[in-house]
Amino acid sequence: MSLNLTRRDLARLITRIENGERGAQEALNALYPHTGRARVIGITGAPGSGKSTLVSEMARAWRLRSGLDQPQVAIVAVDPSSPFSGGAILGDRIRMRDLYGDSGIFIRSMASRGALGGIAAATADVVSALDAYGFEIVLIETVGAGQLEVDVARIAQTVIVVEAPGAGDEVQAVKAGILEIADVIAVNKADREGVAQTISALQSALDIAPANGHHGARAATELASDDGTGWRPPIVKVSALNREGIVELLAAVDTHRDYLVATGEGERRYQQRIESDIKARLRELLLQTAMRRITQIDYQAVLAAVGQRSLHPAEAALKLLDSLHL
Ligand SMILES: Nc1nc2c(ncn2[C@@H]2O[C@H](COP(=O)(O)OP(=O)(O)OP(=O)(O)O)[C@@H](O)[C@H]2O)c(=O)[nH]1
Ligand SMILES: [Mg+2]
Repeated sequence: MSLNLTRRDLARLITRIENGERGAQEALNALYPHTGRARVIGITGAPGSGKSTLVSEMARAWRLRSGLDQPQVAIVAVDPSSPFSGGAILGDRIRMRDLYGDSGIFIRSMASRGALGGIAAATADVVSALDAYGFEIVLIETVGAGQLEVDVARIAQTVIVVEAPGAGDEVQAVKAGILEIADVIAVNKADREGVAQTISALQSALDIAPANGHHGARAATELASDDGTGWRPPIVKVSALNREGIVELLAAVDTHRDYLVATGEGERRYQQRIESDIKARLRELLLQTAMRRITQIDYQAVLAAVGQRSLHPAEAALKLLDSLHL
């Protein structure tokens, strides 16, 4: 370990990143040259689909798979819906409890308490800290199918979307467009009934859905199954509860990594990620700077005018921008 960081230092740094403390940036600056080695994998899916259980089993399997050369694995559970440590996070802690005995696995739940640039930027910084510390595998769990998942997908090299059978024959996530960010699809709870229907629903969804649209890998009009050099997310059947299919899931993640390397897609995504990260932070800085410089008088005046519908919000924004005399 070249950085001389203890686990305790790391945990403290993560808290400072979460809280958006100014001093954290200096530490991040020093760490940054040491990043770039970790494999970062995102796991997302509907609430209760079994993400935490699956992530725990993946971590365990990664540790077991490599014999003596065991990778250090970090798990970050990101919960955007609870700004303070809430029930779901505590639940995850309990479910992941049996991993605590393994010092090669680091588990952290995080929420955003006003970090600059929001939780996606905070997550990216936490991943950087873990990467620099020397974790070879970083697993990020996020719930749902909103903007956050897309942002997290940009941080991860490979995104696993977790589906589970049940709740009717419909695949909920297909509607929400979550498949668009999937590199690998894990159909969890394969020990339950209805797995075959779930898989065929997913297959047909993949037949019509543009693959990896958020990465901009292909035009949205191209079909997932259409592209000789493209990637169609494999569907892997798993039962996290019974520890079945986990090895196959890791193999699918490896295959995706090989694809990223062989096609140059990994490098392309990396460049894209850097650019969108800088832009997101710049946007935040510009807004903060503008808000500091706009006078209360100007601000209250446009607020009132828009409130009375005599000024359109777009004109209001332009007026405020003009008042900065950039
Ligand atoms: N039958 C079955 N149940 C499972 C399986 N995997 C997880 N579960 C159960 O599903 C429930 C939810 O599991 P979690 O791992 O907490 O799911 P999650 O997606 O992390 O949930 P949230 O973080 O709250 O969105 C728990 O009761 C698990 O025991 C599985 O493979 N089979
Ligand atoms: Mg969970």
